Amino acid sequence: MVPEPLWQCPDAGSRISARFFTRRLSLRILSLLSICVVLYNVAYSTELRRRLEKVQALGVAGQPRYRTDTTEPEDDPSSATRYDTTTGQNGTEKATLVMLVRNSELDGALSSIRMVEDRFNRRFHYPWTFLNDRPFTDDFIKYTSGLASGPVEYAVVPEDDWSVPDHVNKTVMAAEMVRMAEEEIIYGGSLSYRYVPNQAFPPPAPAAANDSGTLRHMCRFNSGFFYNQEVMRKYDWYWRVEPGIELYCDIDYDPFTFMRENKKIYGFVISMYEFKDTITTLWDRTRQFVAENSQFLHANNSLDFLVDGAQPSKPGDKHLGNGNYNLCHFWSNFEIASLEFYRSEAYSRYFEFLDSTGGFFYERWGDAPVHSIGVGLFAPKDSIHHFADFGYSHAPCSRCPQDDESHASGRCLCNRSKHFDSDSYSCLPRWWRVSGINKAPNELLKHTDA
Ligand SMILES: Nc1nc2c(ncn2[C@@H]2O[C@H](COP(=O)(O)OP(=O)(O)OP(=O)(O)O)[C@@H](O)[C@H]2O)c(=O)[nH]1
Ligand SMILES: [Mg+2]
Repeated sequence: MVPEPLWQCPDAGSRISARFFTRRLSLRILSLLSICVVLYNVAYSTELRRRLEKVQALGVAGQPRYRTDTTEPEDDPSSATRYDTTTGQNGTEKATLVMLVRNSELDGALSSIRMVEDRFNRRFHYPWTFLNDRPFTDDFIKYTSGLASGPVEYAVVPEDDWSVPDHVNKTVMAAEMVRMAEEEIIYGGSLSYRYVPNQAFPPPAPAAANDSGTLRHMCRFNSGFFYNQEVMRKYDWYWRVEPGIELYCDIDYDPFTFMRENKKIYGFVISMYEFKDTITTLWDRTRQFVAENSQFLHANNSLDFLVDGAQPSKPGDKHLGNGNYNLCHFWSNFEIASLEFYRSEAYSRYFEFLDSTGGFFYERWGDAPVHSIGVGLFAPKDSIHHFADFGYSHAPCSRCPQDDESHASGRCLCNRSKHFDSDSYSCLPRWWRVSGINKAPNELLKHTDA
């Protein structure tokens, strides 16, 4: 009988010992690797601690880091009492961030909310109010409420506040829209109102009539209805935010409190000229209103901002003089203002009168000149505030604080030469002149490329 060949056994044994050897080698490599990781962590945390100590030492030496923290206001007794646990709000004012917006503008809305939260509201948690002429979609609500750090409310504008009133002759309105479109008047043929991103300023007129949107409703709504919406009734102040804006600077104080404590009514960042052909009769109508309601003209009004060569009207003046409106207005896509002012008899009667003339539909009166004329005539000049410390952009214009401190501190990040204040379309130099703020022309141009 042929014995089992022995050489088969040694072969099996060598396979086993080879496996055993490989396992031992892997274990050794693994433990070596673990030692390396531990050593690396120790070295890294030592270095990290060393760097942190250096940064803290810099702060102590008088160069504190500028608002890079994400903490809430100091946890001291006063801030504790300021914190409203029912609403989760840190800011003390009856104020809201308000955005009129279409569902289709979700992306722009989200980037604006992110901007305002990061630069301001993450410390104050003011509520957001979203308004729309249509119901908000589930997605709009889901994503916007996810970003807001304060309470959120969504409201649909009542039909009466977003439709052509009976007293407006629709045939005349339609004919005027066609005429304005044919004459290439900006947004003239459009009920809707859209900016074209990155367009040159002033933007080119649209080529054809577009009656698919609701421009005129939006302008009328923003002129005379937003402040009386049910959801807005509980507030005294608003900050208007539009989709797609940018904020370039940290706002580490409460602008609503600033407005209240300094008796301000209206705050703006950019001022410019309106398109003349869209407000052909606005000033005549305003003159007519003031002639019939001169009691509303404020003793310290800003007529000299609105009309070239005018003096501010004196108490008892019954009219606005012969000068024409120079088209200067505060750009209303950013506003921090008092709702009480709009609800006042002076402004609401002014709006009702304007609305009764049909000018929002026959022409294309914008809410910016209407607000500016209202506040310029019926509020004191020193209640209008320019937020010079805000860096802001709404296509196609942007402004950037020019002082060095705002940039050296890290508070602002913007290109100082992209600055609408020194553009020939800006009305800010005029505002500075009439409101007694002296700015040397070269101060304006200091950081421009020109
Ligand atoms: N819900 C709704 N919002 C609108 C409509 N039209 C305009 N809006 C909003 O109204 C605001 C002004 O409209 P825009 O289209 O931004 O107008 P614009 O050309 O930027 O005008 P300015 O901002 O004044 O320069 C924005 O917040 C829009 O989202 C509309 O038909 N429905
Ligand atoms: Mg806009």
